[in-house]
Amino acid sequence: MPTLAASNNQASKAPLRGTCPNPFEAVGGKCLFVSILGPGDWESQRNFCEQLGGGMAKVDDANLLGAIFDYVTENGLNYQHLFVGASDIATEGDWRWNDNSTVRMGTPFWGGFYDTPQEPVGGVQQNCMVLYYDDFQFFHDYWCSGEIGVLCEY
Ligand SMILES: [Ca+2]
Repeated sequence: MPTLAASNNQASKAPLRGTCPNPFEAVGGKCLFVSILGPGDWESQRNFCEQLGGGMAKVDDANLLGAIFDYVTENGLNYQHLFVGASDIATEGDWRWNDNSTVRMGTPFWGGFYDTPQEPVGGVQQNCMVLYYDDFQFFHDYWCSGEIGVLCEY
């Protein structure tokens, strides 16, 4: 049964990798922090993560995505989309992580709904990546100006 949101909850089945600096927690081999209390657009959330000494999360491993799903579900944090550090702002359709590495398209990362093609489907309107809360945290493109939460990593 999921516990209610608690920013300092240590619940995670992922093995600890050293000690994560507050407020980050060990999830899936990374130090991550979910912020949903101060929704902001993609750029402001990017700045927020950097002010914590980290950056927006790079989710380039399917087991990491699974661990994040477990973490947000178990901690009751799965009610708001979370920006992560990827976009196709520079070139439409060319998805890059913030370190400019290429984002893997398709399965097992990108989500979708029964009546639409697999994400991303937002074209030039949606250029920033989110973990979509009501699609099991799978990747969706989203409006960069959207006011939502963020997943930071240290
Ligand atoms: Ca786009």
